[in-house]
Amino acid sequence: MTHFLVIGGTGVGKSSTINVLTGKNLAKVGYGSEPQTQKLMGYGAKGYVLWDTPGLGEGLNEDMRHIRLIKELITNNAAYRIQHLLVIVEANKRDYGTVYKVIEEIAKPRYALHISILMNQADQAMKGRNWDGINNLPTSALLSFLNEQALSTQERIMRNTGVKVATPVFYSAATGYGVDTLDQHLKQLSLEYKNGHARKD
Ligand SMILES: Nc1nc2c(ncn2[C@@H]2O[C@H](COP(=O)(O)OP(=O)(O)O)[C@@H](O)[C@H]2O)c(=O)[nH]1
Ligand SMILES: [Mg+2]
Repeated sequence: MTHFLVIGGTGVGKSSTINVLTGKNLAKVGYGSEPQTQKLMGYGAKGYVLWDTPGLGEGLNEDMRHIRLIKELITNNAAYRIQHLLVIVEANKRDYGTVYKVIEEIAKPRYALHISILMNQADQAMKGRNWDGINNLPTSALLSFLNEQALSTQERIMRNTGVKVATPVFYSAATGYGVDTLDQHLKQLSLEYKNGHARKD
């Protein structure tokens, strides 16, 4: 079982992603500020475990407190054996402040090669335009936009943090688009961790 830590700003869809991947409705969706718990919640999917975290991006002091808590928990608490970080961003966002902060404060140095960026809300990437709601797919204009956004996100992260992440995967937790691909991606990573040869380049 590979353990993933799901992290990102409030409202990006961490809990929705966990629910759609686990096929259960256990993670609470739409809670702004999470309760001030001193532990993380783990949810089992087929072949891996997802750990939900409090949302970031609600102000400097709150963020510092959350980041300290998360870091403390994953480094010092034997109950959490986090192998890989899943940083969720909104496909339409251009504000990467929270992502950089997570990479600087939580990922480095131990997880710098063990991060995936997940772009959720693909349906909303162009403010809902070019989304084919009938077939639940992006039209070609939106698909191009998503591909460009994925590459530019990767490039910005490299430029701002020096960390080389894989090209982000995009999907939509709310509509289910791309969720199978995401699940396959996580299963593949899981397998690599299990076999002891996860990406180290
Ligand atoms: N349109 C759209 N809305 C989404 C998507 N994923 C999540 N949401 C909505 O975004 C809001 C916040 O989601 P939540 O999972 O609670 O975010 P969290 O704070 O990161 O855990 C909820 O109203 C969700 O229904 C998506 O892919 N598309
Ligand atoms: Mg949540």
